[in-house]
Amino acid sequence: MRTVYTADHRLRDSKTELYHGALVPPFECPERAEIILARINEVKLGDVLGQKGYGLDPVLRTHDKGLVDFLASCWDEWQAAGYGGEAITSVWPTRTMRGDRIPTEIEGKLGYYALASETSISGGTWEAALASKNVALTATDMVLDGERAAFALCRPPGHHAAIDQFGGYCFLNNAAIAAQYALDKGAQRVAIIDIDFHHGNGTQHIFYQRDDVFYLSIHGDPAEAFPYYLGYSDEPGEGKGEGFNKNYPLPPGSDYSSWSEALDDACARIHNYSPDLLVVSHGVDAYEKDPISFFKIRSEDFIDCGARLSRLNLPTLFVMEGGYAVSEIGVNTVNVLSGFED
Ligand code: OKP
Ligand code: ZN
Repeated sequence: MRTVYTADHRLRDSKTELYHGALVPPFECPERAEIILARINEVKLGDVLGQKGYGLDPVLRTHDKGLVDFLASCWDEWQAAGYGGEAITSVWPTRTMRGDRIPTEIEGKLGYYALASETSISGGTWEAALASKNVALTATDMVLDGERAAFALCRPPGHHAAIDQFGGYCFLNNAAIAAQYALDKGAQRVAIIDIDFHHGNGTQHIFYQRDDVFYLSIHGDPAEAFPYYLGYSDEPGEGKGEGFNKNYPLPPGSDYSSWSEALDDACARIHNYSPDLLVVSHGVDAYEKDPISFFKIRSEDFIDCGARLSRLNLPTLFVMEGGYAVSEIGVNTVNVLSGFED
């Protein structure tokens, strides 16, 4: 399997994450992508290619222009306002206020477009997010051009980014942008299976009312895990999208026996849907030693997961999402890919 990677991911290098009330070094750090790349080379998974340019058109097929403009200018506006730290929101249009007015002041705009406050915006963030979506689209083109599978080594990740919100370490929804791009290039149906520990609220939100993208996700029960306010089992999709969203929330301590049961059910549904393309939102934070997650998936389980995905026999695009046990992220990520290939 070939990989798409760019060193431009390093431009996303913020110094702060608001975590349990303290500002800490971000879990979503540049070393993650470097360690995955090193493992790909170590096991000779396949060639590693650079990104092609795609501009903003495919982004604007998925995201709101207001969000895109905001992300592009946020850091400059924050600095121009004279604010000392990285851009972190402390305000929101909450339930009791108006959500239909977008403030002009950067602090107010930031709260309008943020879905959480752990994700600081700093210099280079937007450039890295653009490169990450280019990586996803370059790999998409490889699969559309006939490769059985490709790996988009995206960083920053994307699945929490909604039509008009960023957060959860995500700015642009790489998997969603890729799925929409495939549809625009002639695919009729795309399935997205999200194996990251966290529910991909952004991807669900983007496709919730549509039947041309079937989103399925196995994740920590939102009653107990980020993103908390979406990802329950009673979210079937809406309108013509009804039946094309499927969540598998699992409790703390879940191991591969219950996790793989959910995966098998998801694969059966994907098979029945018969998509032209399978997108895997590939996160490895379900791993037992992940510092911010609560599943008990072992490194070898990821190989079996890849094998099960492979049995669907579909053109498959892997898009990197999360995984924060940094020293094991290379082995775990590549285990899924090698399990898929063997
Ligand atoms: C991004 B991706 C844990 C707080 C978690 C944000 C997690 C974002 C995960 N106490 N905060 O889905 O891996
Ligand atoms: Zn995650």
